[in-house]
Amino acid sequence: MKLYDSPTAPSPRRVRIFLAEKGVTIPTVQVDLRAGEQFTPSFRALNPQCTVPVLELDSGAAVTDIIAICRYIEELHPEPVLMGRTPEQRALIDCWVRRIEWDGISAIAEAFRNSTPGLEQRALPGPLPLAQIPALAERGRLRAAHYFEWLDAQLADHAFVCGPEFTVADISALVTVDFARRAKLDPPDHLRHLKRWYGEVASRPSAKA
Ligand SMILES: N[C@@H](CCC(=O)N[C@@H](CS)C(=O)NCC(=O)O)C(=O)O
Repeated sequence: MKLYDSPTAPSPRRVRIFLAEKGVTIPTVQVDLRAGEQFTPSFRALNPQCTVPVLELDSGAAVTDIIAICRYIEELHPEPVLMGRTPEQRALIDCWVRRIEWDGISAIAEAFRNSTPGLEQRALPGPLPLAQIPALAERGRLRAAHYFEWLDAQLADHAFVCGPEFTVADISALVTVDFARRAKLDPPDHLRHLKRWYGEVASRPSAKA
């Protein structure tokens, strides 16, 4: 088994944090996104979407989605449980992760990728060269601001995103805050529940991954 990783990108960091929480180590291959290594013929053969992370299994199969990788690891290493103990918890965690990805990660990426110099033809990850649209950067900023308000409201009466236990939803949300900081979209200080939660999850040793 091999994990294709990249130190600068938010997506593989979600898997690294997940592995750190599990105490699992997997041999990694570094993919230099800035040098365009995701477009080499060998990487494209592994993942035609040209994205990281990818978990290459011993069978040769490539798992190319963060949550699918996490699910696979959770099944191999059930403890500590990060994806829910009961059918209800698992369903709710899935809902939250999808909302975090859609309302959070995709909003921040929309703002970041449509405004960052050097990504002019890279407005979306993947093999297609797509031009930046400045109006989408603006829309992404607005969406990200709403996302943080919504996350703050959820954390007002939940210790963690999905309730009393730290889960993969917290990992995903933690990465949105750090990604937002990089895109200069820091959540405002008055979102005190978000701030309390962030202080806790960011100080876990796994957050360094
Ligand atoms: N399908 C993937 C998408 C992951 C993704 O978008 N990865 C980004 C890094 S955060 C990437 O590989 N980008 C390559 C590029 O920008 O060319 C997932 O697991 O959600």
